[in-house]
Amino acid sequence: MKATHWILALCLLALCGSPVMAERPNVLFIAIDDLNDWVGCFGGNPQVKTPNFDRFHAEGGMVMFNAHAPSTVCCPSRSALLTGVHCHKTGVYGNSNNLRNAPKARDLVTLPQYFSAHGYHSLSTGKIFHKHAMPGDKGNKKGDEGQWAFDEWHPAKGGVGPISKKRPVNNLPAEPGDKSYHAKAFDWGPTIGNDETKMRDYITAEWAAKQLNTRQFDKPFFMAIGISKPHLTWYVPQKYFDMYPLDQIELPEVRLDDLDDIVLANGRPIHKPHDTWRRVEKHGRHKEAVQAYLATITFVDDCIGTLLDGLAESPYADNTIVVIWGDHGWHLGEKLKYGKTQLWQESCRVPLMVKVPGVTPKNKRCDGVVNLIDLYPTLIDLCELPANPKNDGRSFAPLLHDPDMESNHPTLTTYGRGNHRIYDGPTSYLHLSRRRGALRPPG
Ligand SMILES: [Ca+2]
Ligand SMILES: [Ca+2]
Repeated sequence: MKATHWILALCLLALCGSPVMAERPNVLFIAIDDLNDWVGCFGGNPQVKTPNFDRFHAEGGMVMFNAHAPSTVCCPSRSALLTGVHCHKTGVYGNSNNLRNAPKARDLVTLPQYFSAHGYHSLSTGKIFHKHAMPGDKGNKKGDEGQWAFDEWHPAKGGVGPISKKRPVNNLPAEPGDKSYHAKAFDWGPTIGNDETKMRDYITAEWAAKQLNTRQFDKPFFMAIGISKPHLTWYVPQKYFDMYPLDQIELPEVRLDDLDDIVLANGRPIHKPHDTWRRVEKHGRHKEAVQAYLATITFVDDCIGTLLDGLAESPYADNTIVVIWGDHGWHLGEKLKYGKTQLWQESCRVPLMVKVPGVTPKNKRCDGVVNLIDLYPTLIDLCELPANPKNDGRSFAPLLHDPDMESNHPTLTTYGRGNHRIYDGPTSYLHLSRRRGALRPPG
């Protein structure tokens, strides 16, 4: 090839290649731990105060109203989302299953790695992957937090504890012999200093805002930010508790006979009231538990506000896709239960919001049924990266362009091996339980 041809070829590359990369949108991927639909624009609790989520909705953050989790605890839900493959195919069913040790998961290219392999710079802080004990990993000798999946990873730092050293702070004693996680963790109370800026999640949000406002990225970025509350414990500044006066708290509707209609063939009940629910019921503390969850959500909302303000003030405001997702739901008394797990609607359904600049309209809700496992193919579709044939989910990008289009693809949630839930709309879903040898309606 002659020199002039080389120059022509280079000019064409410069004209055609670089601008395409420069136009690729950035992605701000925000995970929230254990947040259910108690978010203003999701309508799960009329008392909750979430002005920043609601503002995001008003500014084009689409509410995916029928979004569901691949599983109802942290690790399998997050592992399925991040690998793009369902639990029953990877074997990652529980919080103790590190996907890096799972033969059918460890070679899958996770979502941040996929972006990184296709011209993006990935960076992260806070809880994105579930944390596992694995000494010796890069950047963090205390455990595996998925730091290996990012080009740049920073451990979440800082934070303050509750005002009292005594446990439980809430004076709600566990039942004798209760060795469950909730025996210690089901606790709440105000933090030292009554100052949200000293809280770890707030520091995480500020870190993200600072990156957006001080750095010039030479590639599009995939920034994953993990907010660790409203996961237990519910220790937050007193000001958030004060926003929800106890005498005004309205409890979720709970039927004391709700589990009575779910029985084995011999008539014996399959479920019993959850230990934590019985503890709260015995001591008459339901309103305080609900108040503490609400207070913690409003603290999280402040963190979201800080993060989104950081984006709005940055040069990346108009070219960044924002996704906010909760990893599974939470019960606050429904089905006589506090917590997650199992396959009830309260655990399976998640808050999911997506803003695509110039695409998603303001104040719009989409009722199409989607699953967090759809996020992987959706994001690579929106960013025009090649599809990953290993993905189990389907892109819901068409719904973001046309939220009123008909869409009722059934979606799958799994809790433990052999227990599945198929959902294709608010009035139609089934539980399939291998363990119980039964196919039954939700009860
Ligand atoms: Ca979680
Ligand atoms: Ca029932």
